[in-house]
Amino acid sequence: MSAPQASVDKLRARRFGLFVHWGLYALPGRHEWVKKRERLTDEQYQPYFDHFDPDLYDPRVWAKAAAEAGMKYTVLTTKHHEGFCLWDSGLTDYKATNTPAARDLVRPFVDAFRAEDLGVGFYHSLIDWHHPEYPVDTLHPRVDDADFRASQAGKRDIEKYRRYLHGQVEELLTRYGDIDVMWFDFSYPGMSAYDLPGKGRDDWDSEALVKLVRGLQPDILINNRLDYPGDFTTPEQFQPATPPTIDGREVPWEACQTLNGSWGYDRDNLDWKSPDLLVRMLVDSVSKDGNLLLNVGPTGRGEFDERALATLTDIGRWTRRHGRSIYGAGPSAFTPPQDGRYTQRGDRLYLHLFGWPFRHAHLPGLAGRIKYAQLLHDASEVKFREYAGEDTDSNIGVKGVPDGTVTLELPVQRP
Ligand code: FUL
Repeated sequence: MSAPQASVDKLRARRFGLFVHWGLYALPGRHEWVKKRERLTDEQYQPYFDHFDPDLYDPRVWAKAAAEAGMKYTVLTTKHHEGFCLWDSGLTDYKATNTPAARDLVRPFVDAFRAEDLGVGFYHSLIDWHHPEYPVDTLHPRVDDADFRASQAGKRDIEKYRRYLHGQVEELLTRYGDIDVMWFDFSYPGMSAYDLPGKGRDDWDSEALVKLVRGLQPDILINNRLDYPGDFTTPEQFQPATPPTIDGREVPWEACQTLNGSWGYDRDNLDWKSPDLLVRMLVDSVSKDGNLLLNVGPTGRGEFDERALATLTDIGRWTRRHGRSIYGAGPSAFTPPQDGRYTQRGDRLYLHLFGWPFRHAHLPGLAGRIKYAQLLHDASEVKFREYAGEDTDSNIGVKGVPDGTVTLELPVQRP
């Protein structure tokens, strides 16, 4: 069972999306795994629920920032591992409506992003550190700890948790119209605490969950983080060297990357990626037929912090001028020069140079094929030379190019 090809094509054409990690962990402001990392008990975590009051939350501002950055879709954490629900779930009290926020936060989010013509996806955690029947709790750090698994046998009713999980997914997929992506996170194949008769170790009954999702939303895409095949793979915090494959077949993929070292708001984190590095990640993904899902962790008051906004603005400056090398573009059969990537769209080949120390590049295999060359950001002509005979490189050089990634547009004849 898989999603229709049209849905895969739609996601691929979008290329660049916004991941939003928002939950109670925005309040401690030191990583979304804080409950587990610091072994906080439910009682110690309770103040973040009691004080969750995002008075500045206006998702129209988020959606605008995403659109201006050149993003075409979004994925929101409806519930992260902490178990807190951003929507008004009928299955738990651990939800935004019971905090000072006092409202469903998912509805305005969905409406705002749709109004900007962006696709909408839901992240939903399979793991739940709050639910009493969930086998992996805050005080037990390892899911692959056999002693721990044994100690839990018979103590928890995983069936109850499965019903809860499936019921919540049903709520999400019946209340907010057509959802583009269901982004589950994350299974640990073969290591769960409970056997499912005939299916092996699988805490969430992935097969039934996928069936439920596809039954409710036949066009939706499901990621690969269940114990069951999904529609696309999700390399996390790295760019794969070559396009990911399953059984030798290239599969749709989306790299997810943080702006800094954390997904949730992390106030004191100093490890911010530069806009240029993030642009390279986007280019790198597209050159290998993948997407980039770039994350922002909003604050407890419901805003993107200034550092995140500044980065998105810079990226938007790039995507506005270079969009035609990204959207609807994909890999090229030509081999790029060192420190470069090609993307291609019809007869337009885009050469993205990440480093150009000598203002000079050799383009193997392109002699006789390039009709014209220009920098993409300002359409200024780029001179090139061709070599005939045994050396078949085209040779491109230009003076005074800006620092950072440089993109050339080359109308070519296909190989
Ligand atoms: C991981 C999670 O544990 C992180 O907190 C984050 O949500 C990332 C996208 O996936 O597996």
